Amino acid sequence: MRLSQYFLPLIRENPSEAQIVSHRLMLRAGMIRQSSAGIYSWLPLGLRVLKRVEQIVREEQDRSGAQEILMPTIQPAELWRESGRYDDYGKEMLRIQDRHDREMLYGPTNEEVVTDIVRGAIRSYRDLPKNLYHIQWKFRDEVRPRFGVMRGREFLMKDNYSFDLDAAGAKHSYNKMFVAYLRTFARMGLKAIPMRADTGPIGGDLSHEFQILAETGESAVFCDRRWLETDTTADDVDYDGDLEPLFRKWTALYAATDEIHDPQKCPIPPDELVTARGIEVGQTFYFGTKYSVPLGAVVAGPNGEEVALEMGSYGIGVSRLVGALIEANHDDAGIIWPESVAPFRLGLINLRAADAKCREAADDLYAKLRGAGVEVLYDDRDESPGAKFAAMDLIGLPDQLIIGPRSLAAGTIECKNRRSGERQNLPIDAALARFAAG
Ligand code: 5CA
Repeated sequence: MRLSQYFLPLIRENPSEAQIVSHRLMLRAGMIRQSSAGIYSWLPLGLRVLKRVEQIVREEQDRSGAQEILMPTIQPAELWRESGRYDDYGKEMLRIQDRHDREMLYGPTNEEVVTDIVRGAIRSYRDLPKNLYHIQWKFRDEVRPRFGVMRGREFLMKDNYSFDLDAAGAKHSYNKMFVAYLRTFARMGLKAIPMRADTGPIGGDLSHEFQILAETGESAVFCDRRWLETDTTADDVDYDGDLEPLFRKWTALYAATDEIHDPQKCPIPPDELVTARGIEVGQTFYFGTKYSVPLGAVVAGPNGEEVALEMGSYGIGVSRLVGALIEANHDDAGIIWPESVAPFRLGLINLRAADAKCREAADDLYAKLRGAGVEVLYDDRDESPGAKFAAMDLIGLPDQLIIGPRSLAAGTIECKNRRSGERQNLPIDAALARFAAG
């Protein structure tokens, strides 16, 4: 993409409405714009990152055996009356009336809708287990939307729902998601610590929040000091095998959110305990038959008896992750994208757009990189070198290639790594070969 043609409305000054670094940088880097409180438009650069995050989430869901569907954003109130949650959910739910005065709502979560789908479609224990997910916008009329996409009112969530015949099956489904979550966040270069958590309005008695430690996090969390040195990378797993040992391994060290942490009952001494802030990027719930009983989601068991489905639900804050990624990856100059979620792999800067030789060399390299399938953002604008460097650092692409008259005369190009700041002069062909090879 040529920057001269790209819609990238950068902002030089720090926007006064943004209190945390990710919100500031998302606005400054032209990724999002606020439409109304807690509701954002995603501009081209931001949308590219959102899609990459979404794709990693999707791939790890698919790998675990979950199947993608797409449920609507607008739901009938009726279903929520059946589950008993319509009145309980309170003011966070955006309630709407259609032209026939039917009560509708903008879905804050989808337990009811998915249970309705499954109850009409699954009749026998032989059809189990099933795990269905979707990646869809949610609306929660938060009292205090803040920090940009971190606590929005409209936000993108991946949510899935598992259906099993019995508690043992349901725990296996829970473990699958638990492992899939570790893998998902690790692929984004994030260290997300699974913490015992309260279940809130979703219900149930087994729940974990996946928390990224960050000073700007909204959750107060407590964990064993050893978590700080623990690498949360989870290797590839056999999802059909016994996952309980892995689950135990990842829950052996103490970690809990403040709703559940009780200093009196904490199993580890105060000097081994870390008190910190966290960004909740995902949560898993096992709630048994909380929805299947009131909604009548039952199957015929092996002896013909009627069995209510054992369920769990599992959420990942896809849009929140974009903010969390920036909180974990930035410096004074701007964002530093991990390669796995970067909006473009490379930035190509032509320092002298007016110079014919520079333009020819930069155009040629751009065409070759594109031909090799490399995603490049090419700064071909007629701007000062300083403005170009600042823009490229702000948007944080993993590597930059810089062409100027001096290096060109020597047949070389400057390569700069955004994270390390390391610079290297390479022959142009060598630079091409390095990035074209992936
Ligand atoms: N039905 C369950 C699991 S599918 C559920 O709704 N869980 S949740 O309430 O924990 O939400 C899942 C994830 O969505 C959270 O872990 C968080 O990362 C994200 N999320 C929740 N509320 C917001 C919000 N207001 N803005 C941005 N992300 C949010």
